[in-house]
Amino acid sequence: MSVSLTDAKSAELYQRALQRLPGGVNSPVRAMRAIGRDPIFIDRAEGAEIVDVDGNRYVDYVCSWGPLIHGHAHPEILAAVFEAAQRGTTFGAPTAGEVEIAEEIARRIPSVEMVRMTSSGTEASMSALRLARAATGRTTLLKFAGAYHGHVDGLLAQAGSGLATQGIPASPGVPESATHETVIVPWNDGEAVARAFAEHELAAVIAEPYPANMGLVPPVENFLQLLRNKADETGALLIFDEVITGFRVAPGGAQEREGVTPDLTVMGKVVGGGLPAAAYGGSRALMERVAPAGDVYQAGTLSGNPLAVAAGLTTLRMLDEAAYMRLRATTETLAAGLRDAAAAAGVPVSVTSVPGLLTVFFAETAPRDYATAQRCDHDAYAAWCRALLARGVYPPPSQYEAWFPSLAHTSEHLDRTLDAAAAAFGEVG
Ligand code: KE4
Repeated sequence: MSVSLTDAKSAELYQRALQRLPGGVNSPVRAMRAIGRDPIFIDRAEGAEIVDVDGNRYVDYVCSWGPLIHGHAHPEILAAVFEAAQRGTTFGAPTAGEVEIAEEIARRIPSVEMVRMTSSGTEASMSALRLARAATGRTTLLKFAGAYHGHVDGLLAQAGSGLATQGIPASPGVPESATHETVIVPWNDGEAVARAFAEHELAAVIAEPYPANMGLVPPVENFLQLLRNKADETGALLIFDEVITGFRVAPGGAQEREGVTPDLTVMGKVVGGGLPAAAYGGSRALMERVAPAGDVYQAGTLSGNPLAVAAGLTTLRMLDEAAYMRLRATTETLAAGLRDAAAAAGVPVSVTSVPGLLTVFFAETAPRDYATAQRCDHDAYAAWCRALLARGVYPPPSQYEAWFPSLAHTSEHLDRTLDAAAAAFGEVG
């Protein structure tokens, strides 16, 4: 049965927020427009649970869209941040922590011999593309419809995630000059990839190895290897955007799990442990082109911020083999339980999952690309999410996002989630 959740304080805050923040939020997907309700203002969180300003408690599957692989307010991460803060919050000068996290990243991801930190995944993607263009002397980029790499002008062409949800195929304000060098093909379409490589002299192809901004749509067999082969044949660079998958699906990200090595890797979310940090990296030969070692300019006031590095380093150091095994088991249990609950209610869904990520698509068969993801029953997904929220489970408020289970999600959380999911499927079925 539904839990009556009060929302008076959220509603009051939302009305105030609408006066001063576009859409009342600082990032579009938080507005919950895709699931037909007003946003929920959060007061606090711990572990796998968040509590809103009205005191309603939820099992959280957004987990800040990926950074919180250990859950909210992990004591060891908080302690590391507090300890760092007492020595100062930012210096605009190099620190030992930045060397240590770069060494930890290089140890985990052999293709990343050198790394440059930024404050957001958008900056990291933008910088990786600039480096690829400088290194190849070419300008044309290949990306995939429905993939999202941050709000980079040149990539806001049919981007997925928030943009797709907003129904804006390419944002106003993005000049044609920024996107006419961007070629977009359907994900998992080998023929379209081959055609793009044949018709264009590409600087780079950028891909989320496991796209999670059209919902989670894993690559078909050998698709990532095809990208690697085509890049090698033509002198283009292969860029894996592992902002979501990095350090989550395996210690070395999707490139480790798939055995396909990119030339450049974009990282974010987990690497900052919940504070603003992201990074891009690759071979020493490529990265030595970046200023001040080389001539490719890129900078950032708070890049490698000591507090974010403390959170990120502590996060990574707690991610041992046992943690990855546990996260994989949690994800598989959740995915299987959601499939069973939908089947029992006679609701046609397909659940895709990889370790640490899953999506519940309201469609008979799992989408293979953005166009098929768009044909999901978005209204049913929205109704199901509203029913989950009413039962104390907080799912990603968009069909084009993934669920982010964490190491803080216990079997008790999964039981609560699957009970709520069964009831919610019954409501929408
Ligand atoms: P940020 O600039 O938001 O730190 O990272 C951009 C980015 C880059 N690459 C991938 C694969 C990403 O998923 C993202 C951002 N992810 C979204 C959620 N799918 C962040 C949530 C939001 O936009 O509010």
